[in-house]
Amino acid sequence: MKQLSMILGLCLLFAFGFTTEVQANDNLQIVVATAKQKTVTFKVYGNCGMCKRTIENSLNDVKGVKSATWDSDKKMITVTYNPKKIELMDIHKKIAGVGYDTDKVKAKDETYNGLHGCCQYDRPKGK
Ligand SMILES: [Cu+2]
Repeated sequence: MKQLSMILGLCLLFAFGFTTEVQANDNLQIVVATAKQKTVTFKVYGNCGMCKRTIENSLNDVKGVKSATWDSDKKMITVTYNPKKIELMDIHKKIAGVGYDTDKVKAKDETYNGLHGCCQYDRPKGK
């Protein structure tokens, strides 16, 4: 009986040790994943659902950008990207390139003027 409980104890110890190892591996994977990808949220001025499509589409098929979602209520975009493949500033430039001001890059007046009437958001002053 004493022997049996010792074997059981050993089994438990082994099982516990094994579990810890798996957890450590999982943590390692998470670290690797976050090192590869970065998620940022920043201001992008705009109005409506059409703006949302234009803003998000400006980052479609852009190398290094995994996902982009613009919140039309908060006027904030959340972008997940690989910093090794694209710089954050280039993401701002892509968005400004289709006519939308971000908190870092202002769109060209011509591009802004080319937006649909309902999409001509109130531009931030200055900059
Ligand atoms: Cu719009």
